[in-house]
Amino acid sequence: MRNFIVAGIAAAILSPFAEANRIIELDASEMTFHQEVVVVSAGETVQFVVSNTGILAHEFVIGTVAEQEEHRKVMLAAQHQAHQGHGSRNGHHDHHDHHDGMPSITVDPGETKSIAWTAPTADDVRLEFACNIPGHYQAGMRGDIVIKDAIHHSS
Ligand SMILES: [Cu+2]
Repeated sequence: MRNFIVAGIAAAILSPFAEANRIIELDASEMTFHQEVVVVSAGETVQFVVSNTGILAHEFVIGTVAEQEEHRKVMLAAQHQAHQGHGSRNGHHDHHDHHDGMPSITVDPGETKSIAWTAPTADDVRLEFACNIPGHYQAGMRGDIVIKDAIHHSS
């Protein structure tokens, strides 16, 4: 009976993350995620839980090195536009507007947000997690995503 109750409570707590095999917690603050490498298995679904323990807003984006670079250009352009009075979001942006499917969350100071992500089965591309708010990546807000047991297509 006691075991049954404990199992029930655990299931209730874990239910929002039911699809993920594993939770990976990261702290974001100026200007680091406090972790340089995240290792996931090929095809594994993980739930990233990102807590902003800093004083500035940060984002957490997963993508290839090239995608992240492209995203930084868009963020920078958006910031310039905002400074010219064409927008008011200070370089920020709504989700899904120009990410081309990159998993992305923006986390305000003191906030915790989560995002589920399934690792690819091949590691032909170099993946990183990053904050692309202008200046943050350059200051160190990035890390590598290493895919364990991945299929190598390229030699
Ligand atoms: Cu940041």
